[in-house]
Order: sequence, then C-alpha cells, then structure tokens
Amino acid sequence: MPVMKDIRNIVILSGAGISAESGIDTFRSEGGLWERHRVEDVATPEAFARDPDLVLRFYDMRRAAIQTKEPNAAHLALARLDAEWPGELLIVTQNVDDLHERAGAERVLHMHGEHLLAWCTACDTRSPWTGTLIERPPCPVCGERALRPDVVWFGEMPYRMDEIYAALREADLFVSIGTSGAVYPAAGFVRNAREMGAHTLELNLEPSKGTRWFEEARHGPATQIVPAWVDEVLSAAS
Ligand code: BV8
Repeated sequence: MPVMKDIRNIVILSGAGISAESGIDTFRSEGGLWERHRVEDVATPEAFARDPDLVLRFYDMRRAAIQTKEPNAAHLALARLDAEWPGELLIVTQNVDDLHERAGAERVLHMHGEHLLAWCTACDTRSPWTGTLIERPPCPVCGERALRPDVVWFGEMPYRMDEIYAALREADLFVSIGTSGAVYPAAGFVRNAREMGAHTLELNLEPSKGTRWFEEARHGPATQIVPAWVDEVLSAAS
C-alpha cells in the first residue's frame, strides 16, 4: 500500500464478488448465472428481440431475488469509507443490485445499469421498478407498453463512461473488488489508472484474469479483506 498521505483521489471498481456473500449469484463462479443461462440467450439486445419473454423472466427473477438480500460487511465498509474519506471517491460498480446504496454509500456509479429501474424504449425515460415486466406493464411516463430492464447488455455501451475515465485520470489509487476481469471496458480500467500513475490494488477471492496488472493483490472473502483494507486506509489518513 502506498504512503497514504499521497493518496487523495480513490476509484473503486466492484463486481459480483462483493455481493456473493449476500447470497447474490456471481456470473462465472461455480454454479454461477452463466452456468445456467447462455449469455447470448439472455443478456444481449439480439436475445431480447428474439425471445423477449425469456429475457424478461430472467431479469424479473433476479430483480425479485436482490430484494430479499442484505448488504454485507464489504458493502458497509465501503459506505464507511465513502462517508469518512476526505478526498475524492467514486465507487464504479458493474453490479445491477442496490446493495452499495442500501449499505449507505452515496458516490456510486452503476456502469451496467440497475435491476430496480425500468427503461422505456418509447419515451427513453427510466422509472423505479420493483415488480415484474413479463406482463408488459405501461410506462409510468408515456403509457406505452415498451419497458425493458435498465441493464447494459453485451454489445451495448456502458453508462457514464466519460465520468469514469475522468475519475481514472485523477485517481491516485484504483482498487478492484470482487471482479473476474472478464468483461471490457471495466476490465481495462486498471491499465487506464496505472498509465496515469495510480497505485493499483486487487481485492478478490482469487487472482482475477487481470491480476498481473495490479501492483498489489490481497485474496480472500470480501467480507474479510475489504473491511480490513478500509480500516487501514482510514487509520493511515487520520
Ligand atoms: C461494450 C449487466 C463497446 C447484465 C454485464 C472480445 C474481446 C474483448 C471484448 C469484447 C470481445 N467481444 C465483445 C467484447 C465486448 C464485451 C466483452 O467484454 N465481452 C467479454 C465477454 C469478452 N463487452 C461489452 O459488450 C460491453 N460493451 O464493449 O461496448 C464499448 C467499448 C469501450 C468503451 C465503451 C463501449 C458491455 C458489457 C456489459 C455486459 N453486462 N452485466 C447483467 O447483470 O445481467 S456484464 C457482467 O459480467 C457484470 O456486470 C460484469 O461486468 C461482468 C463480469 O462479472 P463480474 O462482476 O466480474 O463477476 P464474475 O462472476 O465474472 O466474477 C466474480 C469474481 O468475484 C470472481 O473473480 C470471483 O473470484 C470473485 N468472488 C467470488 N466470491 C467472492 C469473490 N471475491 C471476494 N469475495 C467473495 N466472497
């Protein structure tokens, strides 16, 4: 860990691994989502065009599931860091659950969208959504029956990329938590950060696909290694 007095701006990237101990399926771990569903069948625009019912049921099931889960110690530790860190901090999450927010974090950016939003393809507005979409409910804004999950599928542009790259340019510390490094552009952020001189740290259950790009790596369950790291950062900064 670098000398913390030199650290002012922190960018954190989180993935499914931070929510695993809350009971939310990851994608590529043993028994993960992609073992039971082919990505091409449920997480692409082509899949939605080909079989909308299959895709809507897949997201209806996951939207309902996350509402039965609770944030874990890793989410709570990041929320504490968000509240107490004196410098810039941005939690860029690839996750579409709301556990960072329910833990109390505020500076959260969902680059792949959110389960709890429905996107109207007729009027292009987004509405909070906790129910199902399979019955083709009317858009709360325009009334059209044209709602889809507000989730970024493969082949679609992730959200707020300009803000993310701007934060990476300013970062003194980039921390990746619970992600396999399998999907771009998120998997490339560590290299953007390094090129700009940031220190890079991987916190994951095991080495990710991109672990060689990180100056430092700590491996173990997020509920153990993330609170320990947050304690270290906040005590070094005080
Ligand atoms: C885009 C929302 C253009 C949906 C998701 C060929 C080469 C390179 C790239 C491509 C290529 N062909 C196509 C591409 C682009 C493609 C891509 O990267 N494909 C991959 C498969 C090769 N990417 C896209 O299409 C993206 N869009 O590129 O647009 C563009 C380009 C540049 C700039 C702008 C635009 C859009 C991708 C978004 C897809 N949507 N999610 C949904 O949720 O249903 S992706 C989904 O998988 C996640 O959001 C996440 O991003 C990704 C990886 O998942 P992880 O979060 O990492 O989870 P995973 O299960 O994989 O890993 C869990 C990790 O946690 C593991 O390492 C495990 O060890 C660890 N873990 C487990 N338990 C714990 C733990 N760690 C700690 N504690 C624990 N207890």
